[in-house]
Amino acid sequence: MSIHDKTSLQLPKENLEAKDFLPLLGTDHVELYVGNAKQAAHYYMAAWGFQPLAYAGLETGLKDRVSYVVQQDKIRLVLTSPLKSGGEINKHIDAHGDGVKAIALWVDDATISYDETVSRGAESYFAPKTLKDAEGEVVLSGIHTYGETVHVFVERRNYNGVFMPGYRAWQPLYRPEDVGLKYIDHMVGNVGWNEMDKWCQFYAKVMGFAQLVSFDDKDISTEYTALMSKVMSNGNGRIKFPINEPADGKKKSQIEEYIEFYNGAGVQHMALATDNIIETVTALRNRGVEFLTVPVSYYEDVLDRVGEIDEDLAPLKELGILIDRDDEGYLLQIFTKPILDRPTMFIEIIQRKGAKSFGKGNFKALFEAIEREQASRGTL
Ligand code: TYF
Ligand code: FE
Repeated sequence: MSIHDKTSLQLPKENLEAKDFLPLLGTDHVELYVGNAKQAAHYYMAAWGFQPLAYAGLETGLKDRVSYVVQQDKIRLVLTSPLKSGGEINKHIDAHGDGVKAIALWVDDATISYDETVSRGAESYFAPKTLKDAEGEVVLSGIHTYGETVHVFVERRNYNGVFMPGYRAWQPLYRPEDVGLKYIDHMVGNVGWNEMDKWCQFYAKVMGFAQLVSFDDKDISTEYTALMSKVMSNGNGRIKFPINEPADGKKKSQIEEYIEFYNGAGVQHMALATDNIIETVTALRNRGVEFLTVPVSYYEDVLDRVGEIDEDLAPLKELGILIDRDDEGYLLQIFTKPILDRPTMFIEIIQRKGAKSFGKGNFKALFEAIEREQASRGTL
């Protein structure tokens, strides 16, 4: 394999010395525009172990939309549906199906975040606005990224409420047990042909990110899915955004299939971290979440490739969990089938045991598994 795989943060010298102009505290939440937020919220609770947190809709004074907020440890999802025909949310759903609209980033100052990024060329989504209620205030601002996806900056240092002004606590009796998901490890964007560098430059210039890793189509045998990928990371490493673009191969790229069904660039997968992938995946499987599988032959030589690991191989093999190693440690990962009817978004479960990379050693097995799915849809 030809690689220019750098698993440690490669900050240009001037960036090391310069102050981070966009300090990010973490992912605040991910908002999905969906056709039926009530049922989507139920799915994320029942299948994924999220807990009900907050609600906004007709009962709280909204006229045209509804949002349910669910949470598991540090992961917060906002599920939003329109209540009337027409409008921006319906247009988004018509074009893309259910999908991620906003990757909201937690910041100390949403006004400075907006000014710093817009002055570097970001396209404004909305200017800073302050929302207030009895619990304090939240300042929000937003910029556009790839496709119709946006970043919303969330400043909540003067807020003690359950989520944000405009929402009330949502406390249904139904509270299924969590499945041990802890935080968002990375969020991946698929962009169009020859657009990867443009968007990596956007994250570098406009948001001060640096490139962590790069894979090209030669990293993956040309027999298999053709794509190129670069991983961008913010200064403190809490936010990681791999960007994929399709490449020419013998078969239709999975990225191309995504772009076709999503009608453009968008979020391809969220990787959710756990401290115990065997328990988490067992719980998810019991609740009906479907994962990609690899041939049992994957497990015949995997330990020769990755060396000693803490886990027994048997449950990993039983569940189809993949293993990879880099200079700093190893990681365990598994991918769901698409979680929507359109073959667009899926979810990765990842447990890091020191490794900071993304599972390059698993690409071949993973992409062959994705291709089997593509073939079953007739889209290969
Ligand atoms: O985020 C990553 O880079 C890994 C591997 O279409 C990956 O999860 C890369 C491309 C892709 C699916 C998974
Ligand atoms: Fe990933």
